[in-house]
Amino acid sequence: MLTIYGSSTSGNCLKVKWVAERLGLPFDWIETDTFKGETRTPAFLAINPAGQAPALVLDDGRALAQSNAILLHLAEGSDLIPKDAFARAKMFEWLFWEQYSHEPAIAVRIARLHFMGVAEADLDPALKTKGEAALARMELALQGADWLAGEALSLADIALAAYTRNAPKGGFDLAPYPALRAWIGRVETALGLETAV
Ligand SMILES: N[C@@H](CCC(=O)N[C@@H](CS)C(=O)NCC(=O)O)C(=O)O
Repeated sequence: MLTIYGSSTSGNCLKVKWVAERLGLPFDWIETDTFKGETRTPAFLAINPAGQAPALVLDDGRALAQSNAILLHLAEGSDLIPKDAFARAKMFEWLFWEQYSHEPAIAVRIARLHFMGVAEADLDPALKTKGEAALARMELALQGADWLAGEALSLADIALAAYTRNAPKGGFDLAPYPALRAWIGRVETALGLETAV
């Protein structure tokens, strides 16, 4: 049985849960509250020395961190990874971009504003600018395509949807991005998720 250490309030963790569920992989979910320091205990650090959730532990005890690496491992050989080489590379493009240009702005604002109750005035304004640029980048891509990579739902869509669908909780208005909103709906339908926005 797989074990996933994750927080139910974290998009990085939920994307792992969604992929496991979508692929019908049985797993134990160990709720790990990042706001209470549960990723910094000696037991957790033995699993992921970086002190972050999510973490995956395989049947044989081997552990894997970094949400998108976990997605790739779980989805190996499945229809969530395009067979076509270019579409597969495009999926990687989005996965890498998500962790550098999207998550550090949008997830951070969601965490600070929505979960930690930090005031807008106390946030770095660059986070808003960077997040809006990321949403605009996605809108542009989705104006001409139903999915981010290839012709069907892939890990790119699941990874990006995790925080994009909750961007309003981070103070981002999704009204200017109709193609993005339609895509969020498609991903939610494909994954059987309740509508977030
Ligand atoms: N790049 C990492 C980011 C993981 C991450 O930032 N996890 C947060 C929750 S979303 C966390 O565990 N924070 C607790 C901490 O850093 O102490 C991934 O994709 O897995």
